[in-house]
Amino acid sequence: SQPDPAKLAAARAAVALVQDGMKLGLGTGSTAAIMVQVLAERVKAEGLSLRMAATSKATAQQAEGLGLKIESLDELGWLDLTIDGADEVDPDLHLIKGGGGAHLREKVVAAASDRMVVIADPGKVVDQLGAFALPVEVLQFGFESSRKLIRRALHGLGLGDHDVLQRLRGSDPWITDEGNFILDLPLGAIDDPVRLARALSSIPGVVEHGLFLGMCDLAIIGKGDGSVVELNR
Ligand code: DER
Repeated sequence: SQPDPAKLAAARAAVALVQDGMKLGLGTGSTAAIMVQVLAERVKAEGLSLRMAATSKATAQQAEGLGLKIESLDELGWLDLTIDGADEVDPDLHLIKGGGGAHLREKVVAAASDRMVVIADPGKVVDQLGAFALPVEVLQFGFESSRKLIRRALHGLGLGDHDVLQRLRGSDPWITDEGNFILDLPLGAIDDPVRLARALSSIPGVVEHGLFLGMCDLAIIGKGDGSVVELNR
């Protein structure tokens, strides 16, 4: 099947930023997967020598299947550039990520990078974060008490007035690469993402949330006609 033209346009523009010898972080999700494909083609065509770390086992498998050599983040230590997708991008380039269940490793990899570039289709661009349910990675140990603490924190921020059904992702339920659960929080408009991020991060059983604040340096938004729009902070 033909890749989504908007995602392909964004992926191509991001891959054009890759320079020989770079240490790269490869994102997770359908847009990042198109980027990995485009990158593999460029590596082959130009004989680029890159070192690459993946943000999920799924991305590592896809990349290796395309002939790219994936190393661990620790073997690379620090990265020049991470290219990843997003579920929402706001005007400050704050993100919601985690739709693909990989936001913990994605955030660690993005934080270990000199530059983080997001690639997305126009549907991801929002005025305010929160229409997309916020993924939160939670330890299995003490899950019920963590869920209660999350509900209490949301209520304290006026986000939980309506009974926020904290949906555990997946039926059986879904387990992340690190062996944790993911809760998806349908919050609606998040007025103060900084306060919410701080409240969630202070809950012991919360391993990581999908708010990426101040981490994205450039968002490349692809269009159906193959053009792109670049959003800078
Ligand atoms: O899970 C993730 O963070 C993904 O990057 C997600 O945010 C974007 O996935 P998509 O490119 O398939 O929409």
